[in-house]
Amino acid sequence: MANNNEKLWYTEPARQWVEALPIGSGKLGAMIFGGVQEERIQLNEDSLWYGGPVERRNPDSGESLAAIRSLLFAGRLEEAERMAKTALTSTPKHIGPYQTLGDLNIAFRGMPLDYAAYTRELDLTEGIVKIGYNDGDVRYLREALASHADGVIAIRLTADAPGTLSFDANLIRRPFDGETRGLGHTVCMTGQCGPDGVRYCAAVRIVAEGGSAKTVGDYLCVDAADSVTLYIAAATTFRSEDPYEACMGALEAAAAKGYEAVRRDHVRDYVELFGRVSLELGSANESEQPPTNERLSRFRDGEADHGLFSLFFQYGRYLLIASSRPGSLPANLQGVWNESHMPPWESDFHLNINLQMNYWPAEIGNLAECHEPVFDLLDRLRENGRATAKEVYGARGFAAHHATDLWAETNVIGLYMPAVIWPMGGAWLALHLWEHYRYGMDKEFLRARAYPTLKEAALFLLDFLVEDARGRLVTAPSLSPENTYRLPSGQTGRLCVGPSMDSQIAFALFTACLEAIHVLGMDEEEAVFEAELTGALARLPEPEVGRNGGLMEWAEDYEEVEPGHRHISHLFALHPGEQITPRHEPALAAAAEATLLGRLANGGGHTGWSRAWIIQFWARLGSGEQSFEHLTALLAKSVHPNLFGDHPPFQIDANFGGTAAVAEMLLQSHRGEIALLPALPQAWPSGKATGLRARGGCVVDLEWRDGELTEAVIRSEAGGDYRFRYAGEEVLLSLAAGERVSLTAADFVHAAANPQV
Ligand code: FUC
Repeated sequence: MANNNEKLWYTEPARQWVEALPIGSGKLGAMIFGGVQEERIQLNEDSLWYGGPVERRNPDSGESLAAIRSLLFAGRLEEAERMAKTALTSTPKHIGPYQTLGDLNIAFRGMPLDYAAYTRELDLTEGIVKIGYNDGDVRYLREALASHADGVIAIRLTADAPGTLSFDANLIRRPFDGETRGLGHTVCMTGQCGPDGVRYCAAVRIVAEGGSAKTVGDYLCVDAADSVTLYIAAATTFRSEDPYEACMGALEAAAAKGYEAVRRDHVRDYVELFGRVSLELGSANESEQPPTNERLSRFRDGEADHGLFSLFFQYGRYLLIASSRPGSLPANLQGVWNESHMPPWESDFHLNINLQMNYWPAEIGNLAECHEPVFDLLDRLRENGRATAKEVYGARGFAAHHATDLWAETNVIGLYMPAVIWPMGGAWLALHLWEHYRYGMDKEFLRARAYPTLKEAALFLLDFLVEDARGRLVTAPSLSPENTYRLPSGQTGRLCVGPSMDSQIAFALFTACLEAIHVLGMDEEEAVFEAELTGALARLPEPEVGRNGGLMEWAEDYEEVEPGHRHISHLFALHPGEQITPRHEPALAAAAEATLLGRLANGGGHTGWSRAWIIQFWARLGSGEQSFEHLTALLAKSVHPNLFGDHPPFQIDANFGGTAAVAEMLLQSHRGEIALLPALPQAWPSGKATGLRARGGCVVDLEWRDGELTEAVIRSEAGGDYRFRYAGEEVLLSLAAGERVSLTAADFVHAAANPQV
């Protein structure tokens, strides 16, 4: 049974969407409201985006690049921005949104208004939503799960008295209903999502025990059944030639298999991932906790509840499993859950922080498989991005900008000038391949999958970089996502030369390529590439400290227009990069800290994801107290009743970023060392975490008491030489593949006294 920190639970049905509970199989998603008279199941299919692929390259882009650069270098900002807006932004500008698939509405007959003993929960240990209530002597139960194993959503309705289930259910997609039909025991909706868009099918199959079940019109009608299972399938032409056939096949197979077997296989498949990691913070796991919404409001009132952090952490892992599985699309701005036809920011894939943040917990949280959809997207970005690199920038390799969509669009998207002219999205995302390799140490993955994309991302940058007046290689035109600077003349600008984040991404990417070449070995072609990389690396701008004592966000020490801006892009080098660590670059780390404090003093951290990044930064700076303070603020200010992250509105990156940050407070593994409890706050004096992963192919279990490490059990899956750090001391170990060692705080003390140990 799920303990208090492994379930979200409530004593009322959801009234609004952000109270409903999410289930997902990667491709399919649903929000379960749990109504008694009426159940609303809001459905999603990850490839249901509006509109088809569009050729949007601006025909004037290639010609204008040199002129825009010259204007920028000459400090003629306004002209440069105007030219960039007209000649570089795509034609047309905006991508189609990710949309809702529609609702399955179940209208019950004979359900009471005065039901009792109502509970609604999401059990994270099984990945199942469970609803129960009483009508007089009869207890009704409902379960909902999204099975990755069987490719269906299953809803099971039971009661402990026979013949008590009667309802009518139908599918709608208001105001864009497709064609709806009843087919005996199945209803379906088929349609097309915009001109040239995917064609889709959503279908619901009913299996009833007792009573009768049939379709009338496009309704599923059930009378006096003992129990009922609804299977839901959905598909689009993005992956299936015939979505209707795909749905019917999945429904047929699931119905033939039966609910118990579908449930069993779902739990097995889900637990294999979810069960790899456990987290206990304090002893709150055992004590009774009020419903999640009440728990949250007590927390907001200042009541300590460390179990809520572990719940939030495990929920983040749950959400990643539910929205990102091999074969699905990556988790978008809302994971896979979206009830709208016009969601904020099109619910797209944002490449200037948001998609990357979604995947920060994947490796450390022991869900490496869930990272795969990003790699599939990268394959398609690479394909499309070659044309963008060549035609817009006259460069080799591939480029993608600040956002992309179902079709892996790589042109400049939109016209919001602080964001769009930013050709670094592909390079940043490509680094995820490198991280996947570093955690798993699978050389074949590096050779076949990661390296070719890393290389093409780097080739683009090698060609795109230009020399500035100081002889450095800088990006131009570009910007520091999504910030604005002010010149001494009072003029403001976004477009610029050499924003710090770009140089830091280039540094990380070139370094990754050089290390990959080192691992994989070199032929003649690679020798040329290696020389290019080494040459360019030496000429990239280094992180610099500005007049305010913080890291400079731009190549010039410009004044910031909005000093509390939500993006803190120039701290990429601190996280997710590792160019700056407090131990290796204390002065730059101190400047990074000054930057953070500056942002915070001016109202920073006001969006959920920004706060999540701030926790990460503090964890990298080794401050458990600051990490804790901002984690507390994240939960107090930036989550909805169902613990969905709040931008506002709902945006899932805060869940994923927050989850990764909790993990990094306990374990870090960059810059060649594995740090145990690097940012443990005083508020968590005792605890236990198992199954976290570290770079270098290790799985780490940690236990601590009274603020001190009692035991770390390390299993090296890859084998290698490791440098472990704890409380300022280090232990060096060579481990064979499969070897397991245990370290305690005392080992580090001894190591300090006797460096040979
Ligand atoms: C970036 C952020 C916004 C929002 C959007 C989806 O542009 O600046 O805050 O998260 O992505």
